Amino acid sequence: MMTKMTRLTASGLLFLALALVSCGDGEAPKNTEKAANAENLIAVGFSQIGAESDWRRANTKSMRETFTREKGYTLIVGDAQQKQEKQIAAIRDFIRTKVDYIVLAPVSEQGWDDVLKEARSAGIPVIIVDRMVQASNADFFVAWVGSDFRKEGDIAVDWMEKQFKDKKELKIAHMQGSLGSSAQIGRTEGLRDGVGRNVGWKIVVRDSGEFTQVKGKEVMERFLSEYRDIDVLYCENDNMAFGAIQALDDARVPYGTRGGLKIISFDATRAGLKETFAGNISYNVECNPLHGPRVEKIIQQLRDGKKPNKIAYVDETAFDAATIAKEEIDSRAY
Ligand code: GYE
Repeated sequence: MMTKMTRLTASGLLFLALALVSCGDGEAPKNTEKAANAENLIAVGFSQIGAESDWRRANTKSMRETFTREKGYTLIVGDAQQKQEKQIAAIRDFIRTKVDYIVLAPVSEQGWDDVLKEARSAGIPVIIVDRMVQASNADFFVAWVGSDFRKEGDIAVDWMEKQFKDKKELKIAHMQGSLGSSAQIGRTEGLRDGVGRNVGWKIVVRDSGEFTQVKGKEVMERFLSEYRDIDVLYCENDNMAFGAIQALDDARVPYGTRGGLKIISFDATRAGLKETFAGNISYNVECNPLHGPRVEKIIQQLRDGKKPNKIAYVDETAFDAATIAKEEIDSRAY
């Protein structure tokens, strides 16, 4: 597939460095243009969603630690501040400056066809990470690696079914992630089907906290003002759960192992596991952000003329506040 590599020209790299500034991620190494040419580096343009969560920051770090100059890469990261238009603009910059590979972590599933078509016409392979895109043509990207978000939702619901099997009525507050993102869609679908098959389960309040702590707090405050009698908060990531915990503390509403409502969260970041160990989050479904080495493997396969798996799911587990061991937090890489 990738036989001959496109190399960045000096002016191209200069342009990229400028584009990078406009993308809001100012970590372009100085004098990149000279170094890249001399060292024959492989240019990877990474369009990242933003820095909304611990998960996201760990994901960016993993990419930066993988695609280093020492290993023969130059990585250009565009931080889109959660905006799809910025991601599309970053990809167009990557195409214009002829990077060798484009890596896209898409903010939402829809709306990528045009820009992916442009990348394909330019002969630049696109690798999708983390969330998925709904492309009209499967050839618009070479490979995707990420989590099975629907399965994560099912894992959470399985736990709820066991945990609350004796409860005739279960009142659920549902805090969703960024609407239209695969992580939100899969986790929401898991809960939707759980509610469908468990008579007595009811979603009493629902809103999106956009995967951030600040919004998570706001949304939880609103939930509490509308509905006090909540049994479970199904919260689609750790950072929103941290915000919800702040709101619960402020309102002196009990939760976790001290009784009261139970919080279910997703990601199981180190900070999330600390809250789980403390009994504040009752169940935390893992979502692994360390995609750098996985993307590198795909690039290496392409360079060796091999066909990478089109779709690759990462293995994941879950942590119960009742059984989590301290070592699991200590050994957490993110
Ligand atoms: O759960 C959340 C982040 O797409 C898996 O995005 C990712 C999600 C993750 O902001 O914390």
